[in-house]
Amino acid sequence: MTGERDPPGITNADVAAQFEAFADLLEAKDVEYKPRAYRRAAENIRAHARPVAEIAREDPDALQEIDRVGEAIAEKIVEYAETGEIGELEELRAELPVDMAALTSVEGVGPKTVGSLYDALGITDLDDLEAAAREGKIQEVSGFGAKTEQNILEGIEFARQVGERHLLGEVRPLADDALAHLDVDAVQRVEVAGSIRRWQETIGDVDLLVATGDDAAVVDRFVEWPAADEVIEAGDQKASVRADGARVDLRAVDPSEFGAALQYFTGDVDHNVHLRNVAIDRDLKMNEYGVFDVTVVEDPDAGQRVGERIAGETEQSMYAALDLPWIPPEMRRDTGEIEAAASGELPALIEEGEIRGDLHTHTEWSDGNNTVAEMVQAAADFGYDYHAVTDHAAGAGTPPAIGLDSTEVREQIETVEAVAADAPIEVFHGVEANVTADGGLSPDADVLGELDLVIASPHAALGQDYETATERLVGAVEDPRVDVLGHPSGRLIHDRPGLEFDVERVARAAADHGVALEVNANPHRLDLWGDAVQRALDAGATIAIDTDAHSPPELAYVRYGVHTARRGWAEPADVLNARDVEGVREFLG
Ligand code: DGT
Ligand code: CA
Ligand code: CA
Ligand code: ZN
Repeated sequence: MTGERDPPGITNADVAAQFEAFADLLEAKDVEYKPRAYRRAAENIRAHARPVAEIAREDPDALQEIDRVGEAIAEKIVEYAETGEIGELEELRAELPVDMAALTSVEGVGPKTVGSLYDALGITDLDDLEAAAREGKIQEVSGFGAKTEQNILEGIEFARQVGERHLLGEVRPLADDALAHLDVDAVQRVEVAGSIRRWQETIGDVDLLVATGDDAAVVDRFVEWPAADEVIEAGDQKASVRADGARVDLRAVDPSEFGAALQYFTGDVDHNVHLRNVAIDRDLKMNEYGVFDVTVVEDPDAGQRVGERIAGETEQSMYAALDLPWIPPEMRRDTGEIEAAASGELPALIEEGEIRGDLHTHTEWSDGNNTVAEMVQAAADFGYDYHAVTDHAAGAGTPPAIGLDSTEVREQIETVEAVAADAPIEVFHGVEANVTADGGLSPDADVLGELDLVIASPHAALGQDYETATERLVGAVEDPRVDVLGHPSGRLIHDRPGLEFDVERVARAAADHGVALEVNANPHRLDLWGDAVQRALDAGATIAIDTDAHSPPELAYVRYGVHTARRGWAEPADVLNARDVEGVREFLG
């Protein structure tokens, strides 16, 4: 490939987005067939190896070689490549001037609903939608009812919370790439700060902090980062770029103040406010430049002076100035970590390297991509001591096309045994069963007793109320066949809230019945999450940090699970799969 990139800015993703917007608007206007055709074309355009805008200018006929791209769509691509817009699409946008992305981010609201509500009530954005729902106007529109209106109101609240935040698992690799790019001479130290350093499940923007004696060189280097699509601003000590849709902020500081800045910009705000009050109580001042002694001292040579700096070069020194040990960033949520630090009771948190195997993974037997042998080999390559194969069993929420029936589970036992016989690591064979709406197990079959472990996960009826959901999960962990409660809430971050339940009650029941609660490490799940882990561990539970991997690369999601567990103060002894093979076997009984 040459270095040429033209026409500048038009990526396949841009072109695909035009056709997706087109499809939404056509659907809103109740046009049939075309929306689907446009969406399929968009998919293929997005995945095409060469920039279609380039093809459009060099050899427009070749566009039709792309699957699902016919003459009409090809013409529109050419128009877009040449003029930067598609006339017909702009006309539609003028006819239906709605914020489609915001409105359809509300669960249960699709383009058709957007079209109907615009026609009937002139709703164009979330504020309009919320006002209309509160005033009871939506239930009066034909085809809508009071229940739909209520659902829309709840959906709006959820959609607003989600906002523009990114999944940790999407931006963490991006941040790692930035760190690698900044590994140059001018940079003495570089760290992520903010929510990403605290491993929060969603990230507003990525914060990078650099210790350097040459700010300009660092800013220059940063804006040349290949992943940066756009430079938002480049100042003397600060710069911001957009990469992969996320904002990435960089700040350069003097090495003598690096620890103070890192502490300050790591947050969270509650932790920092609490810490500043500890400082004030000791006649100290704490800010992004250091910790300062604000008592007035009589200096025989200099007379009176205030504000001697007593810490700032390292983060350690900042905490030490307050007589505190360094507190791991994941714990900086002001949920008792400062008190624990003060009394010398900080937990020794679980580390990434202490996980010895994955207890929840899939293969092509259900909806995974790889064979049992491939997954076991991948786990061995990952450095694990053991690996559990736990494909879906068919049942509540898991259709037979995905899940195994009892006959298939028995067939799989033979396969797994054959792989295990030659495997370099220990192989456990289990299944991921479904927790039914009333807390039973499906399948409710004898074969469950023939396996090393049973994960029970809720996959359906995720809209239950608090009491019902709590009873349901307690019921599941009380089942003597169950070893692990998989992704207990069933939430999907940004997509569905999942079950709300009494974490302490479920955790106590799980502890009583020798069941581990999962910290599912898939970035879309992180279920349980930090706060729930902390409460579950307080109630005596054991956790299992599993990836739910459907392919070998997904085994690496474990890092998100470990740091989520650290947000909940988990120590190695709390984590089932930090135990050795014998320890796990003993737990499984
Ligand atoms: P995010 O980006 O929304 O996921 O969350 P953070 O925590 O990364 O927040 P961000 O990027 O606005 O700022 C990074 C850190 O800087 C934040 O965790 C604490 C610190 N910080 C920023 N603004 C303030 C402020 O006004 N007061 C205090 N005390 N700290 C601040
Ligand atoms: Ca941030
Ligand atoms: Ca920021
Ligand atoms: Zn699974």
